[in-house]
Amino acid sequence: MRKPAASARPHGRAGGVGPRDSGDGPKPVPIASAVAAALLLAVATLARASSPEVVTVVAADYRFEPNNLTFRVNVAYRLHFENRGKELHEFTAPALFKSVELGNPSVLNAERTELVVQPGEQKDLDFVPRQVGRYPLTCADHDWAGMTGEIAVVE
Ligand SMILES: [Cu+2]
Repeated sequence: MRKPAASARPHGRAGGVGPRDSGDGPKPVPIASAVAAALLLAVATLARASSPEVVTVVAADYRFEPNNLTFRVNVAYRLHFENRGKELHEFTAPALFKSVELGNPSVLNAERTELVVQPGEQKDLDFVPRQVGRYPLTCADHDWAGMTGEIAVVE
């Protein structure tokens, strides 16, 4: 059964006329702060569990820094890929991207084979490796120049 909206509002008047306790009794401060501390701890623990491990890879003309990456299977990562070179670069790793769980596949190209970054641009890819193995890394434009690397996913 629903009450009419008007009578559902107990505080029609401003000014606090009700019989309010103005605080003569002892307040349960220790318990309250213990509860607050426990809540904060819980929130902090949740935040840590859900935030990915950030791995930064810088693209330069013409190399990856670093060019050897190791990820652990079933751990959440954020690959931060930034281009500090003067040319466009790619983080091309089709086999890797096929084997992982992608959190935000829209940052990849349509074929989901690479991250493409313009000079000065950076992109973040969230993913969880699901398969142990070794995966090649190249810059599709500059593999001829030695812009390559290797990615390992381990237990
Ligand atoms: Cu390149």
